[in-house]
Formats: sequence, C-alpha cells, structure tokens
Amino acid sequence: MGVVNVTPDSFSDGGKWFGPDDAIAHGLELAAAGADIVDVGGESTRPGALRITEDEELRRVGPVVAALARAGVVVSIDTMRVRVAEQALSVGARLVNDVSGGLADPGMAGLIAESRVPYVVMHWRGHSIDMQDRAIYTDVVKEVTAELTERVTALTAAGIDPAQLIIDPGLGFAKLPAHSWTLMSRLPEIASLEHPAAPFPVLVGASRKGFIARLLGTDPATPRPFPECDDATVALTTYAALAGAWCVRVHSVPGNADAVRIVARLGEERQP
Ligand code: PMM
Repeated sequence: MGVVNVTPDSFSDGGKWFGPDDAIAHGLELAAAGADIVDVGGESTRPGALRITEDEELRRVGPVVAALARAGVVVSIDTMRVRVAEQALSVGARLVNDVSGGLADPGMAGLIAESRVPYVVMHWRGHSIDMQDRAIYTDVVKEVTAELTERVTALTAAGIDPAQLIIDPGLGFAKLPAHSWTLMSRLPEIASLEHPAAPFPVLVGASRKGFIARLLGTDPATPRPFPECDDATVALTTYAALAGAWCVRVHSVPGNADAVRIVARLGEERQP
C-alpha cells in the first residue's frame, strides 16, 4: 500500500503533494512502482496534530480519489469520518482505512456493514492532539490485542462481516518507541486475537515512523530525517512479510515491493 498524504503537515511527506494534480500524479507513480493499493488521506495524524473540518477533508481527498479510481488504481480512503468514507466509496474507493477503528465516528460501522468493503481497524486511543499522553501500558501486546478484540466484537455486532476486517497495531499512535518495537516484533500474536474469526489479516504502518528515526539517529535528541529512513522501512517490511502480514503501508514503494516479492518467493520454496 503506497501512501498519498494530501496534507500540508503530515509526518514525513506533508506538503509534498498537497495540490490535487501533484497528489494524483504521485498516486499514479506509486501504483506504477508496484503498489497494489494507494491510500489517500486528507487529515494529518502526526502526534499533536489538530483536526481539520469535514468540508476541508472532503475538498482535499475527493478529486484525488476520483481521478485515481478512474485510472484503475485500487484506492483506499484513510479517514475517521463516515461522510468522507461514503463520498470516497461513491467515487470509486474500494477500501476504508480508519485509524480510529470506528471509535471517532459512530456512523462508520453502519456504512462499512452496508457497503461490504474491506475495513482497516487500527488500534487507537484518541485523537492526535494528546494521544501520546495515552501511551501507558503494562503489557502492550496484551492491551493492544484486548482493545482490538473489543473493536472487532463491536464492529461485527453492528453487522460487519468479520471477513471484511483487517487489523493494525497502530505503530506510533499512543505508543512510545519501545511500544512500537514490541508490537512490531510480535505481529502474529496480534493477528490471533480472541475472536472466532481470528487470525485476521494484519496491516503494518511502520514506514518512516518516529521509532525508526529515533533508533537510527546519531543520538537520542537527533532522529534521522524521515526520507533517510526508507532502507530501514524495507528491513521492517521484510520482517513483517516473514511474520505473515497482509499489507504494509509505505511512503516509497520500490524497495518494499521487492522485499514482499522476495519473501513470497522464498515462501513458495518452503511449501511441502
Ligand atoms: N499511520 C499513519 C496514517 N494512517 N493507517 C494505518 N492503517 N496504519 C498506520 O500506521 C497509519 C495509517 C500516519 O503516517 P503518515 O502520516 O506518516 O503517513
């Protein structure tokens, strides 16, 4: 999954494709580089980010989703708002990626149940403005898995088919770097949460996140600049693919697409 952030302020690529023409061109480039899905988002979720209005979000993503879908790209809409998801599906998006896992907008579950599209349920503890105050865990894997189980139970009770659900540990969202590293190292446990339909497909969003930048910086106060974290992202993609992840959400596609193909090929050799 390649990322198009149609925002002026996203973590690693804010402002680079803020105009619709640049965003559309970038989405086409990601697809041509081997992304199976292009994820379009209009609202930055970096720590401390303020929300934008629904109308502004619609204005940012609408033309980009429509143009990419028209060009035959499989588009995912990255939104927490039911109206934005609905509008995006009406112009051709085929998947909804909700970083709040349905918590931010009570109407989201109904739309997903009705539209039958795949739905990414990410682990989330609250909006970006103060989410890092909620990065408190005694056992991060246990708590994230339990909270995702609650979401899956509520969403299926609202009429969503469990086969529509993809789960995501939400690396960097209400997580300190140590939490993200622990979750990343234990992905299969997250996929196998307590639910009759488990294991669920897992999506991993590690690309250019702060926990990588901090590990690789020259010292703790100097994280490595985000675009220079792409080789490290490929390393994590390889690890995620070996751990059985269904999808990785990345800003730069080529190295990650190669890593996924190589792990798939090695997997064929290991089949009995
Ligand atoms: N991370 C960001 C945005 N959307 N969606 C999912 N499912 N998982 C993530 O980890 C995720 C996401 C923030 O990353 P960016 O602003 O650097 O693209």
